[in-house]
Amino acid sequence: MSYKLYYFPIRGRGEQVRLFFRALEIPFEDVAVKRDAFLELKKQGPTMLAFGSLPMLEDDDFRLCQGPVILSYLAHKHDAAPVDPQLRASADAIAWGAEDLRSRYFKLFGDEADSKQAEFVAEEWQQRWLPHLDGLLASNANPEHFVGVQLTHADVAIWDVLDAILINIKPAKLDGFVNLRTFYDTFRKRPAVAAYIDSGERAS
Ligand SMILES: N[C@@H](CCC(=O)N[C@@H](CS)C(=O)NCC(=O)O)C(=O)O
Repeated sequence: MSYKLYYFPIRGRGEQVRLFFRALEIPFEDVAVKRDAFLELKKQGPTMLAFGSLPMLEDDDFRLCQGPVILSYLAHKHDAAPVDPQLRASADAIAWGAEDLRSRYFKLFGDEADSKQAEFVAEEWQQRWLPHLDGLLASNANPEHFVGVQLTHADVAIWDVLDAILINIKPAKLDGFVNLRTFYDTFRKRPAVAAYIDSGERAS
């Protein structure tokens, strides 16, 4: 088995996959795709990049695009996804929820970033994302995970986007959302995760 992750040399949508590999201590090649190389890959059409976008995972001769699906695929291969179909779908739905939040977060930069960020935090972050994410943890059998009693791709996807927001959107905090705070801190302390983050190797 030989994994290659193709993504731009930034955090973006690729970091959740890098984090998954690191958290589960799965070896992979992190292929940093610069703009010219991206255009070359794109020219090769859908057998190379299904939708002309990255991230793309290569698992020997199998190629897969769409960040949350890459996570789900890897989780199933490495026993980090529920076996029960309903729990499995719930974990996928949460990974796609992380993608919704990430897409929203990407729009908070550029012109009038400060006011866009302040508005996002006061409204959607406080009123939608934090209560829903905290509530999902509260309703799970083990509130340190989003689904089931062990780490899944849902945890990785959510942790990555929360972390990006907490680092880059200054007014965003987890204050008052106890389950989410515990989830965030517990995941961060996992030895493989802490070693990766503390190494300073992460792209920003
Ligand atoms: N839904 C896709 C979105 C992929 C996507 O939009 N990727 C961006 C980078 S984060 C991209 O490759 N954009 C093409 C471009 O920059 O030309 C996923 O989750 O992977």
